[in-house]
Amino acid sequence: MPVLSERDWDFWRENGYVVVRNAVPQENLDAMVDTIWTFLDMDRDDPEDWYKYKPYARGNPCSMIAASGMVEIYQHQALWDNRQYPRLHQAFSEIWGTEKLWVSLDRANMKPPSRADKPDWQNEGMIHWDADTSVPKVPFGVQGVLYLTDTSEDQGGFQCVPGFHNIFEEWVKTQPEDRDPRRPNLDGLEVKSIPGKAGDLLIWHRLLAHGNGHNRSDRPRLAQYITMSLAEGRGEAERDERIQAWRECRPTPRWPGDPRDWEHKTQKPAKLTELGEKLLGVTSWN
Ligand SMILES: O=C(O)CCC(=O)C(=O)O
Repeated sequence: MPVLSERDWDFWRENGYVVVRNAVPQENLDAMVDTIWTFLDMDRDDPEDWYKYKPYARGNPCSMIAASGMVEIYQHQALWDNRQYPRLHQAFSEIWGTEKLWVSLDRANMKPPSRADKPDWQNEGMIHWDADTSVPKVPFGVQGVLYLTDTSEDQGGFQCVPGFHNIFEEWVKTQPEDRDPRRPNLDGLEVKSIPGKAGDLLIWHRLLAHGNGHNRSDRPRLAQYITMSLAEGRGEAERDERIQAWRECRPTPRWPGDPRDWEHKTQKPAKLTELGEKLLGVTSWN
């Protein structure tokens, strides 16, 4: 049985994103939520505790959480149990037209409500591309986010310009030569916040300008980033980096990371299923 229905495909083509319901079981979500709070060493029931660190910024790695909610956890078993969950892999396989994929070794998100008395955490959201959109033809790619709890529209979750992938080529002709290829000028574009249920996996086309929003609610936003891309054509150096990161319970190079090195100090390499080994690259798809 396919994960994506004809309706999902129609929606995908029109909007450039699609939501897969119940992508992983509730027990996986519970484990991931518990792991985030443990990792952050915060009491989930005490809102004062959610702001106890100074958020890290580029050039100032003072903590394991950013004002955008990025949580610097990468290799815990709870993350891997979602990455290697078969339904989730099937969804990406359908989008890519092949099961031979590698999973991203990405992090999690806990975005607390924005509060006037916590100026460091007054994050009003962001919109960007992760790809360099100045190249003549941006290669196809997707990104994904797993909603770990029910997330309302005002809770600082995923937001994007729906359908942007369809108009990008024309839109770009209207922009100045020196435009920022990673951040669009939003004049005339409509940013939409996408609410979701716990267990929703939202997959988006990389040409959609996207980010996360302003958390105006009284609840934290919790999510895990997971995407998949073609395993074919990847080099040995990248494979080695990935395996080393998994084995050492650390991020792959170029991610900010956790100044405490908590995962490395407290965790063992996550147990991988046969699928997980292929998704990491320890075993080959061929
Ligand atoms: O937090 C989100 O849902 C969006 C994350 C994001 O912008 C990204 O992963 O590039």
